[in-house]
Amino acid sequence: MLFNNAIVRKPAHSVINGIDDYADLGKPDYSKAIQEHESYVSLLTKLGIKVTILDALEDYPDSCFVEDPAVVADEFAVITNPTRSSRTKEREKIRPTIEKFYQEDRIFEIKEPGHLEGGDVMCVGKTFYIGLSARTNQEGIDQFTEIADKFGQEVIAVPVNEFLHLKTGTTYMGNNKLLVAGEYIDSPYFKKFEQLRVPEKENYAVNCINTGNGVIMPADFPTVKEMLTQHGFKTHEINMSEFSKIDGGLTCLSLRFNA
Ligand code: CIR
Repeated sequence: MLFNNAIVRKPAHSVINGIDDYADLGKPDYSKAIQEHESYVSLLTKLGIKVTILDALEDYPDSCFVEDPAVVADEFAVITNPTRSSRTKEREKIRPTIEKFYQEDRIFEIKEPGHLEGGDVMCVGKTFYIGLSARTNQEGIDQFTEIADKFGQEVIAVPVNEFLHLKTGTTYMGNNKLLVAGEYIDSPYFKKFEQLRVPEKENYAVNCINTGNGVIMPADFPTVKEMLTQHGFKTHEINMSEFSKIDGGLTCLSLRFNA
């Protein structure tokens, strides 16, 4: 297993009003979102991962996307500073849970004027690739770099133009294999990786999770499924129709770490 713990938060009824900057697929259906979320949790559990399920927060429509208000690394955790005003306070809501897993002196914060969201942070070994995006600014990356430096880890900033977050455009599958879409196909930032190129019509499926015991991917993306299978990954599909309507992918629904 690549991680043995995950934190998720149940979608609130207000999930139907989640931010939709990109998808343009209509509003999510609450009941279906709950079903999809339950399937996600069941799959993680079946794969041997201990899942901490947090209560829904009605005041925060996007709060089921727990990946954004915190970054959980092997040696430290960072409470981030989400950019959109409807999401900023999610940082205060996730902190008590992070404190259950990390010692106080291993928990850091991104502070104003720094902004950073976990969806922009992709960890590969000792390196954090961090998207410089509409949600993460240079000051946020500089603060994160200072924190990572304390633990001998480096940060490489990567511009994000076409996607919401870095991990909406690329995710690392292990064994030097990187799923890439859009602007990250043949990107100089990712030259050292073996690239698994996602065709544009399947862009959404670039956001996958390698558990070490199979890759979790969104359902109904046959090319990406085939590509992962050919590269030796077992795949597990999850229906993500409702979360995709508000720009949410598989990684955003959990914080994944070893404890
Ligand atoms: C947002 O726009 O903030 C949410 N509707 C979607 C967040 C997706 N998070 C992620 O990719 N890490």
